Amino acid sequence: MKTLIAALRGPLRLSARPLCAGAVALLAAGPALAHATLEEGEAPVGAYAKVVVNIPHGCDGQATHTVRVELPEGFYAAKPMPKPGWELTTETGPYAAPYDNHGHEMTEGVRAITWTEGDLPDAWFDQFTFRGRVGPKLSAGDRLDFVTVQTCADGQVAWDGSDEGHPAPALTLTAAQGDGHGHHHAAADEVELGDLTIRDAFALATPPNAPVAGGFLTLVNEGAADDRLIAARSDVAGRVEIHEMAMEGDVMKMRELPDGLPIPAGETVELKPGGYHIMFMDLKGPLVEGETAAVTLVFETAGEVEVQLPIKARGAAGGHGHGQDHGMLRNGEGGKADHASAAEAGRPVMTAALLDRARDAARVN
Ligand SMILES: [Cu+2]
Repeated sequence: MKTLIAALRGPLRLSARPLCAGAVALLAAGPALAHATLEEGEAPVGAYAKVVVNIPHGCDGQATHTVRVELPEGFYAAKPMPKPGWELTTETGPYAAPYDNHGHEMTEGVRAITWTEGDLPDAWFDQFTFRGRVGPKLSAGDRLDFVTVQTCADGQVAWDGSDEGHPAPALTLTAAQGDGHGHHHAAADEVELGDLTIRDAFALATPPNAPVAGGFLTLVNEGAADDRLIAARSDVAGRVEIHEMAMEGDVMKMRELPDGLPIPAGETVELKPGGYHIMFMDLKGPLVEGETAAVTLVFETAGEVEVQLPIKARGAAGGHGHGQDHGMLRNGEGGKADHASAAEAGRPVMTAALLDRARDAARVN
């Protein structure tokens, strides 16, 4: 009757009697019928995979208080998902061979994940989740075994493949997606840095004497960890800031992001006219259409990278005078633009200053 006592010690005790009867019926059917398995048993070579381990029952009727999963060689950059009611710990260690993570060598990482202090009654089912990446040098058809051990008050069940009745939960690998290693290559105009891809970069041409200009690009974080664009610098400007547009009352204004721009794991963040942008302050000269402006982006985690911004004509690519208007509408507070312009709100703009300039040009000619 040990099994029943174990069940009664857990939350089942709080349930109505019919549930207890159900637990007994399950035991009669044989607790070892269901194995610990993965919810999704396949993953492409080179891809990030969310791995969900199913724990279908306890140890010979007892409630499970600890689940430990060992991560096989070939599965790297792993991150566990915390679980309410369970303490989470990880063991890190070296990989047998380093992984090339876009030019950054990864030599170690999480090798085992343990959830403890839990209480999963035998009659209940639960899932334990983590994320990681499948090594790009593995082959379709390879199998990654995630040896899982569940521990109860008086014993353990090891899903380690030591006998037929206890196979390890496994991922069977499928062909790499896309270009053959499951992770897209940078196109000619893309820059990769760690898990970040930077693409569609451009700046808008400025008129002579414009003190500021805007730079735009798209940031893709294909990693499992959040990152953050914290700074930028460029030879074309005295200083470079990361800005956002925000409504202040009825008007759209821009302001510096004091903590930088978050780039959450798995997400794409667009810097575009009317939204987030790179602000070139104290321009050393005009940005001329057809040339490029180099900017060095500094990320909290991924590090630094230089990106070339092709300079497009104003009016191109939805451009509408971002840079120019920063200059035209500068309010003189230390050159810190604090404008609210139609351009920033995404509308075409013809400012009074632009009209004056056009008239001047007409007179001279
Ligand atoms: Cu700005």
